[in-house]
Parts: sequence; C-alpha cells; structure tokens
Amino acid sequence: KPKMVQWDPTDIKKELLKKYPPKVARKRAKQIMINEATECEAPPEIVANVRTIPGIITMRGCTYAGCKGVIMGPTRDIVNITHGPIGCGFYSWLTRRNQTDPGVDGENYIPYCFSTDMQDQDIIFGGEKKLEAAIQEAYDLFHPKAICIFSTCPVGLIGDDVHAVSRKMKEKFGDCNVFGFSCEGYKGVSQSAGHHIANNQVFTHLVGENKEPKEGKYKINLLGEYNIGGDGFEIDRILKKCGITNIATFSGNSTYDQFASAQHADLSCVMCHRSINYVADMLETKYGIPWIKVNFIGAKSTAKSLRKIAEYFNDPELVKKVNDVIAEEMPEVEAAIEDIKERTAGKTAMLFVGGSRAHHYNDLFAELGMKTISAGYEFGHRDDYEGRQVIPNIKVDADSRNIEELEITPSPDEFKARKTPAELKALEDAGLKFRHYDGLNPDLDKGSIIIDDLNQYEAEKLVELLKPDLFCAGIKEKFSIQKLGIPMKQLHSYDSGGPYAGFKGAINFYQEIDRLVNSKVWSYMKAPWQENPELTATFVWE
Ligand code: CFM
Ligand code: HCA
Repeated sequence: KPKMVQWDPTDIKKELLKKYPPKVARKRAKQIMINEATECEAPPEIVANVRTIPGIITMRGCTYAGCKGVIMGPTRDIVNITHGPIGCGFYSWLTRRNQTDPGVDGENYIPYCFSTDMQDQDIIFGGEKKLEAAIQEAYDLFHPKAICIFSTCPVGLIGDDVHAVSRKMKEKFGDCNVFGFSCEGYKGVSQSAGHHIANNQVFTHLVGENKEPKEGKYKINLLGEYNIGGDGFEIDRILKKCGITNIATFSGNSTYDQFASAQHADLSCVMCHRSINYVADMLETKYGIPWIKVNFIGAKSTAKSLRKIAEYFNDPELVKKVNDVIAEEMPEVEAAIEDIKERTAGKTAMLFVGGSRAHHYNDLFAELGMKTISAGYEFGHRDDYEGRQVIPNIKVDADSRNIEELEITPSPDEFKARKTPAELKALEDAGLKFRHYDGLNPDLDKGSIIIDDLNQYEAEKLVELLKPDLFCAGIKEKFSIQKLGIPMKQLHSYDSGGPYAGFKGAINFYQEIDRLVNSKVWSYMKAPWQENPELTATFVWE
C-alpha cells in the first residue's frame, strides 16, 4: 500500500535551517525553495551557481572534472592527458561509466588513463618539460588525430603554460591537433565552469574542421548526451529507426570527426542544457543552426522529443515515421508499466544530481506513479531551475509550429533584451505570449522542496524528516544514505545499470526501481535516530 506522507514543506525548510549559525541560515534560505504557485509573473528567484559556504560538505565537484571528465572524457579517439598529480587523472578515469564502441576504425583511448603524474620537483621547477615529453610519448605510441591537455589546480598555481606547449607540439607534429584547457579545479564554484571552458575550446579548435558535407535527410546534432550506461546507444538506435541522422553527439562515444563536422547539421537537439548550451549557442550564431531542448529520459519524454524533432523538419514523411516508431515501441513499455506501477505508485523519491537529471528523471518517476518530494542540482544555474529557455531561433516558422508551446525565458524583459527589434516583431506577429508561473520549476513536481547545492547535513536531515522510499544522488552520498535504511540509486553512474534512456532504457529503469523500493532488506536497518533518538557527542581535545 502506498503510504501517505503528511508534511508542510515550509516547516521542513525551517527544520533544515534550524541548526545553522544565523549567517549561514540566511544564505542557505535563499537556496531552498518550495515549488508552488506564486502571484507574480516572474518566477521566484533561487540563488544558484554561487560559492559553497566554507565548512559545508558539498556534493559538488570541480572545474577540471567538468571539463576533462564530463565534456571531453567520453570522446573515444582523442588522447586526453591530465597535467597534474595522478589522483586527478585516476579519479576521472571511467568512474562516470561513459561507454564506447570502438567502431570499424577501432580507435578507442577510453581504457587508458593518461597523466603527467606531477611530483614535488615539478611543482618547484615547473612541469612544462614533463608535459612536452608526455605529449611526445602519446604521439609516438598512438598517432592520434588529437591530443588534449587538461590543467589541474597546481598547474595554474605554478604557472605552467599548457597552451604554449600544445602549440609547439602541434606545429612539430603537423598531423595532430594538440590543444589545452585552462580548467584548473579551483577556477569556478563547481563543475559548471569546466563545461564552459571545454565548450569554448572544442568550438575554437575542432568544430568546422571537416568541410566535407554529410549525407542525410534530417541531420541533427545531439548535444549534452554522454552515453552513461549506454544511454546514447539506445537513443542512436531510435534515431536511426526514425531515419534521423545524428551527425555529432557531444560527446558520448563521439569521435574527432563528429565534432569537426557538427556544422553540417540542420538542427541541434540539446539533452543536457546545463553542460552544453554554450556550444548550442555558438553553433546557432556562427552557422545559423537552431536548437531545441529534448529529453530522452522516460518513454513519454522520448516520444515527445521525437515528435518535436519531426515537427521542426515539418515533413509529413518524418512525422509518420516517428509516429510509427513510437507505436511500435510503446506496447512493451506500457506492459512493463502495467506490471510494475501498482507496486511503485504513491512512493516518494528525492533527486539530487548535477544540473539536468533531476528534471529529466522526474518524468521517469512520474511514469511509475512516484512523486518527487525534493530535488535539486549541485551546480544548476537559474535557467535550469526555472526549466526555461529562450526561444531558440528566429527561423521558427509560425505557420508550422504552435508558438505558445515553445519554451521561453523566465522574465519577459530578459527575453526581449536578447532579441533584435526585427526578431521580436516577427515573434510578436507570430502570436508570442509569455507564460505565467505556477511554480519555480514546471518540470518538477508541485509542492516539492527544491534545494541548490545540497550538502551532507541537509541530505541526512531531509531523509530523517521525510523518509523517502528512494534517494538518488552520487557516490559520495550512496553509503551514508543506505546506512539510514533508505535505498539509494546513483543517478550519475547508474551504479552498474543502464541504459535508462529511450524506450528500452525506460523499461530497465522501471524494473530497477521496482526492485529497490520494494526490497525488504531496508526495513532491517536501524537509522541512528531510530536506535538512539537523542544521540549527542562530545569532542574532547587532547
Ligand atoms: Fe549534464 Fe550529465 Fe547532468 Fe552534467 Fe555531471 Fe553526469 Fe550529472 Mo554526474 S553533463 S549536468 S556535469 S546530465 S557527470 S552525465 S551525472 S553531475 S546531472
Ligand atoms: C563529476 C562526475 C560525476 C560524479 C558522480 C558522483 C559523474 O561531477 O565529476 O558523485 O557519483 O557523474 O560521474 O558527476
């Protein structure tokens, strides 16, 4: 039987803040919001993308992780060298479970971990010579199309110039594109700065390099899909079935040539807006390629996204094909839901992931009849929380699209400021209207507590207060949550599961969640507050 949870989100927020010193409580209060209707036209403002308060045990990662691990890491035929201490290279080596298929050319460097393994003497005397030797060694061994260099914290602190070394080696080789990233871990407040740095460099050094046109009737780029647990393989299967050509995935199982050919696509489809919107914008500005948001997490979302793509191309043949594919794939999905839903309906989940997955997975849980009672991002920006985007392109054809269905920016003024008067007039002529807000994030469940940059203390407190049936986050949270007797699913690496995207992925996910929330083992665990409700500790300084 689904259990009823009675709680007032405002009280929960108060409880979360109660133990903090007043200054910390004031800051954190601005990062915790209830997803409820407001009278004003502009959405309520959540504070996001700001520095974590010192002393707080954040769930966030660093700029290097966002650049090397997230954006460039999943590319298979570029040698990625970490310039820094071995730990940085080692811990960003395949823990994210981005999968690859070496393809016919067999070029795949993902199984290798390349690092300059900086030592004390490199910090004192400089590490550029060691970097040069590492690039030379990688070139001699593999002759790759490209070598990328990633800066870790010490590199910036001692002033090694990774760009100068890269330029020198690129000139020396002549047939290998070598370039670097100033993505020192400390540079931003989270991984997010690393995404931006990676996007800029990929655009500057790679996109547009392959001038040869690509075949295909409906050509898209899939931006922000990293093939975690094989998600990208399932999406590619579906796109292919629909007759849609994926020119470049940024960057799951991608190749040098894909990045270099991205300008040949007609449309960019953005999965993870947070990590790659910069590339989408640059492709639009430089090559006039419009972009739309898609979400292939959840069967209904997958169907909706396919229809959105078909609608863009406005070709009855593609519309029909997409509808046929959906009709063919859905019965299996519906049968799985029917079998599982009675055991999952009414259960509750908490979702705390990086910058996209909370709203993506909200849909998948909704398909199981589950409610997301609290969610948030490690490094989402305001636009992620508000779930909106500026209308992607003025090329939007008023005759073929329902303009009111387009997603728009939160504040009308902000939106208008980004458009030229001519663009704005065209949109107004086409019947543009601004939507009203009935909550901070339309893609997250109503009444849920939205929390930016959740920390360990608040995570445990939330679990204690609301006792969700499932908690979703990353490896740092996994075991502390399980020790509280709550099943925990990693939504970053998927633990050992996946794919969860697309139609087949949705079925995998339903089955996994069914096993997790209905397992009896968790009821045998006693959380600290159950065993000893007034647990106190005294720290003795000796
Ligand atoms: Fe985008 Fe991602 Fe995410 Fe992200 Fe990440 Fe990730 Fe994530 Mo981990 S690119 S923002 S920086 S969807 S690695 S595949 S799971 S935090 S929610
Ligand atoms: C990162 C990568 C990460 C970490 C996941 C986790 C991923 O941000 O450096 O904390 O479990 O998805 O692998 O987000």
